[in-house]
This record gives sequence, structure tokens and C-alpha cells, in this order.
Amino acid sequence: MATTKVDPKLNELSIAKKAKNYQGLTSQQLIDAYRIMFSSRRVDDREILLKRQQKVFFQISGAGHEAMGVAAALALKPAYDWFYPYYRDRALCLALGATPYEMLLGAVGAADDPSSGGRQMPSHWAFKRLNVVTQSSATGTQILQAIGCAEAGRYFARHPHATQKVEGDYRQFKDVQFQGDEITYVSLGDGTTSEGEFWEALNSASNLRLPVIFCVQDNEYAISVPVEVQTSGGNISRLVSGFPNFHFEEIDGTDPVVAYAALRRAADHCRGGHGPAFVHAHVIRPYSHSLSDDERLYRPDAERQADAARDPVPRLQMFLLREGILDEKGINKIEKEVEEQIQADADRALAAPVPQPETIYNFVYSPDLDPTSSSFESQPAFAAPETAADGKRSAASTPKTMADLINTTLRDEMRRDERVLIFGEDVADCSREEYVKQKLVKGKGGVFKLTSGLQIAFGSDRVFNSPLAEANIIGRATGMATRGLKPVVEIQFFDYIWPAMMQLRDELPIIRWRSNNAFSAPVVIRVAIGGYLTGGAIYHSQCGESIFTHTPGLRVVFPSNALDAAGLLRTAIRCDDPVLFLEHKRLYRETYGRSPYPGPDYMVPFGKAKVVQPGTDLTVITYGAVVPRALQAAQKLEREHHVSVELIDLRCLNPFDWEAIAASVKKTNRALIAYEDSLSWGYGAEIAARIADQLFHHLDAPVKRVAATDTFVAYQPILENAILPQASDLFRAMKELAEF
Ligand SMILES: Cc1ncc(C[n+]2csc(CCOP(=O)(O)OP(=O)(O)O)c2C)c(N)n1
Ligand SMILES: [Mg+2]
Repeated sequence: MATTKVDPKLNELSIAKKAKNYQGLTSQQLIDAYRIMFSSRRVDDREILLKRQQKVFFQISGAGHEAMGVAAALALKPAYDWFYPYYRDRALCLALGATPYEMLLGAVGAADDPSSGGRQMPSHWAFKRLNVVTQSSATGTQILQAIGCAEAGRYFARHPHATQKVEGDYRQFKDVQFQGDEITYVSLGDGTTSEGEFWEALNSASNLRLPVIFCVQDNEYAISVPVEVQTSGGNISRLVSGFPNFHFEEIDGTDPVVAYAALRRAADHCRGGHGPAFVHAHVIRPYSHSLSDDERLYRPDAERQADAARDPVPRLQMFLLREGILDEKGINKIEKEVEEQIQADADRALAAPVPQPETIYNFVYSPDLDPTSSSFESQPAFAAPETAADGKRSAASTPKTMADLINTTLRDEMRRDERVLIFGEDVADCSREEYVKQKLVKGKGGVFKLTSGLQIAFGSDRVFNSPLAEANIIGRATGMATRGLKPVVEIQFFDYIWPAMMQLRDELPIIRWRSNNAFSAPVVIRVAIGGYLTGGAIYHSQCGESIFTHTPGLRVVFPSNALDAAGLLRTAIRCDDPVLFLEHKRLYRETYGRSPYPGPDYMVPFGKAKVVQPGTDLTVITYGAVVPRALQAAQKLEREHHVSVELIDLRCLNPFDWEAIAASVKKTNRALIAYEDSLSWGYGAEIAARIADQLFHHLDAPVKRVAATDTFVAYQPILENAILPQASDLFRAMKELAEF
């Protein structure tokens, strides 16, 4: 572990002067740095003016953080290294090559705003050509994504074949770039170090020795909350110092020469393959948090003045004068040029076309690859049912469980596509792989064994265990997929998906939309879901799919049988959108719905329901583990009361097959929606509302729902049976509806 400390209170640009060089920086680089820092401040000032004139709608400044930005850009390489900045990194983006005009396009929300096309607030940087990856407003979500980005770079260096473009699936639309010794830079504020994801990211970067520079820009405030409230002892460097493999720096981040030297050392450590670096920079925040904040409410004048004395822009100006690098005339010339340029840029940005309302649906999903299309439809190719001498069918043609077919599909897709990676909790056969190699153990491969044998077949860099941290899984997968990998990750139980919710709601599904199609992250998330387990209880039985179908940008799939699971999983892996693939635990090894393996190219398109049985008297719309229960009820109803039920298995919940529902309800004039989740606000509510809205004139009876009670699922089987919808409940509801 290497540590270099510069006393932040020393606060002396003259450190560099005494050394009689500028830490390797030339005079011209320092002049350029001044131009960028001054530009950065002036873009902030211009936006503040425009906000006061109500010509822009939000402003957050990079003021006080400029020295860190120029230093990082000098130590790293745009379009080579990767950048996960945060909103204070205006100077960084300018120094990497973004222009004030582009930033002002963001401020006015112009159609040509390169970061988001007017979808995000200004200062939410994304510049694809510079490897500056789209960021959100959520503090800290970028950090785990940066980890995944660094992992992708390492993976591509070890698997160069995986970078090849392949026609016919998502790879056709994903250019992969990697350098072999690239660095991922991620920055954040002092307050953001309180987020759990920050610690998860440090842990993984350290453990995997990833080339990531964490840059904490400590202005001692998170809006109004001072650092000692956020950080035990008030100093984040002290808390993180125990992480192995890191290079640590704690510096005065208002001095670009000191900052450059520190970031150079950090970059050398990372590029040399020694592991990550942590740069803790003491900076200032001379403007309030944003234009919506007035810091005079919580910071006395004296404190604000002490900050102002360290302002990096005047300090660098003084330094250039003192060193004789520029005289007053030279400074004035730069400042005048910058002022004029920004004035002109602002005028131009204000005249730029704004996005048109009809574009709002663009890039919710991939514009390139439509997983509902016929290109994702293929016929099963079952193995011939050769009969062995003993009269038994060949293994390949015997019906297999859903668990078997998911495993085989994963195996075939991993073989076909080297970009497919699998990770999650317990998914590896054995993390201590020597145990397997020495044949001491057989290996686990998932708590439900769905990934069994995959690590042994494809190696530990393609199938591996994650820490027990769900945000870690989804955040890293998002960063990997942004770079072109195809992570197929597992969340062990739906009940434990919630630590990843920030990544699943505010990040993964909207990366494409918020960056106006500059970035995308088509991750597949397999999740074991559902009850009917006899003893699964509250925390191993939950459903909750409607929370995710309510998230634009996320495809949600929920197969009820082995064949559909195989076909839909293949579509999920080959498509270009993020997919939540819900696997019902109770169906994993059921007798119902078994199938021989349909071959390595079998696909089922998204959004196409299956009519499980045709009927004429009423329509039952369902999915997942309710399908076999509804079928049982429908058959009984037919037998005992001659009611003919049309049973529709949706298979895919977003998109869902409205055409199939409408065609059936128009025929039967009666509709029942059945689902395993608790009744109120559940998935069926949306379907019921649409039927009521659009098929009102075709209905002969009210639209009915059967679902779980509005409780969680209990442990004692008597209670579980009462809570979850049973075949008997479905039978009763169908009969009532038929008789209405
Ligand atoms: C997860 C989350 N919680 C709260 C907010 C609201 N918020 C925006 S910035 C901020 C303070 C961030 O402080 P710090 O990390 O120190 O960065 P600074 O703004 O000081 O540079 C807060 C609370 C948010 N954007 N995201
Ligand atoms: Mg702060």
C-alpha cells in the first residue's frame, strides 16, 4: 500500500515552485489549465444569469472544484480511459474536450444537447466520444457502475475475441473499445461517501485490484450537512485506509499542480496493474449547493470567506503571475477571449432547436432490435426420439424441467457468445476452484442449481460469485453492459432484490433514454420468485412484478413452463434491452410444463401470449405458477358445468400481448385476471383497467380478479394456502363469472 499525504492546511502552490518545476507540467499546460478553469467558472456564471432570466431551468455549479477537473484530465486520457464523473465535474469535462457550447445546450435543454437531448438536468454529463458515461442525479450510483466498467476492460483484454461484432443479436449494435491498460475514473462528493454503494464499490475494487481512481471531492458539505455528520471522525481518508491494494492520496484539491501530481501517482498505480487508487481532495464550494439553495442559512460569513481565500481560479491566476508564466495582459487576453466565446455560445444555445414532444418515446427501448419481432421467433428443434435397445427414449428427447432447460440455455448461449458472463450469490460451482479441479467437491452452481456446471465449463472469469450485495450485482452488471458485455446475473430471491432497487429503478432501465441513445445497458437479471413452497414464508415467497412493469425501459418476462423459459431466456440474452427474467421457484422442477430441449436457437418473442386452451365462455388471463392452477380449475369447470374457458398465459409482462387479450375477450365477453401477487395495485389491475376502458362494449359481466390477499405470505401451510390463490379459488371465480 502506497500513501502520499500533503497537508491540506499547507495549502501552498509554492510547493511546486520550491521544487523548481511544476510536477512535470509545462508552462503552456498551466496556461491551458487556467483557460479551462476560468471557462468552467464563467459557464457557471452565465448559467446562473440565464436562470435568473428564466431562460434555463436549473443550475448546479462546478465552482471550487475546477482544479481537480483539469488535473484529472491531464493525468488521464479522453476516449481511452473511462469517466464516471458527477455534477461538479464541469472543468473535467471541458478539459477532456467537451465545449462550453455543448454545456449550454444542456442548460437550455436543446435537442442537440449531447448529454441527454434535453432529458436530464444540466451538468449530468455524458459525452460518448470522450468515454464520459451517462450519469444520473442519484448520488453514488455511478460508483458500482464504474467498477463494472473497469471489469469489462479487463475482460476484453483477456478475451479479445469477445469484442467482435456479430450480426443478428445485440452485438451488432455494440462497438467495443478497450485498451488493455485503461483506467476508470469515478468522482463523488464527501456526502456521497455515506451511501452504502460507495463501500460496496471500494470493496470490489480492492478485492479485484481494479484500475479505478476514486476521486472524493470534499467540499465539507452535502447541501447543508457538514462532513462531520456524514463521516465518523470527519475524514474519509482515515476510514478507508484499511482497504488492501489501494494507493491513497489526501491533498489540497484547490491546487492544480498538487492535484496533478497526486492523480499522476494514482494513475501510475492503476495503469501498472497494482490496483485502485483513492484521491481525497479538499476543495471548496464558493457558490451554494445549487441555485435552489442559499448557504447563508447554515454557513456563517467567516467560514465562507475562509473558503473564498482558497478559490482555485484566482489562486492559479496569482500563481501564473508570480511565476512569470503570464503577465496581467496575458491573463486579461485569455479572460476576454473566454468571456466573448461564452457569450456567443450562450446566444447560439438559446437559439438552438428544442426537442419535440413527439420524441418522448424515442429510446425507451432499443431502436435497433425489436424483441417482439419475428426475428426472435423460431421453431423448436427437438432431438429425434431415438429409442434405445431397452426401449427407453434418448436422453435428449426426454422431457426436462424448467431448471434443466434454463441451465442448458445458459450453457448454449455462453458457448455461442463470449460476452455472456454470469455472476451473483452462490452461482459459481465453487469459488475455491482448486477444490473442483482436485475433484474434492462436485460444486454447487446456485441455491437452486440453475447455474450448475457453468463455472467448470467456462471458467471462473465467466461464472463467479459476487459479494452478498444486490446493488453490487446490478450496478456492476450495468457498467459491464455499457461497455458491451452481456451480464446474465442472478438475484437469489425476489424478496432480496430491494438493495438493488436504486440501480433497478433509477439507472439500468433508463440509461438509454436519459442519454438519448448514446449509452445502453442490456443486462439480463434472472430472479427466483414466488410462493406455493409450503414453508417459504414471508421472505422466500414474494411476488411484486408490477413494481417493475411500472418501470419504463425494463422488459419483464415470467414463463410458466420449461419450453417458454428456454425460448424467452434466449431472447432476453440476445436482445438489446435490459430484461428482468422472473423464474418461479415452484415451477423449477414441476411435472407440469416439462419439455425436451428445443435446441440452441429456439426463441420466443417478447409480448406474445400463449393460448393454453381455447374456449368460448370466458377468458382467464394469467401467468407464472397460476397457469397450472387455472388450467386445473378450467378443466374441472368444463367437466362439471360444461363451461368453456379460454386460458391465456401472458408469458411476458412488459410488453404484454394486448391483441391476444382483446381478441379473446371480444369472443367470450367475460374476463378474469388471475395472479399470485397480492390483489391491490397488482399487475392485474392494469389489465382490468384496459379491458374496462377499451372493451367495455364487448363485456357481458364485470371484469374480475383473483389474486393473493393483501398480506405477505405466511409460513404455516394452512395460512399460505389461504393467502395465495388456489385452484379452488379460481374455480369459484370462474363459475361465478360464467353464471353472471
Ligand atoms: C440518493 C440521493 N439522495 C439525495 C439526493 C439529493 N442531493 C443531491 S446532491 C446532495 C448532496 C451531495 O453532497 P456531496 O456528495 O458532498 O457532493 P457536493 O454536492 O457537495 O459536491 C443531495 C443530498 C440525491 N441526488 N440522491
Ligand atoms: Mg460535498
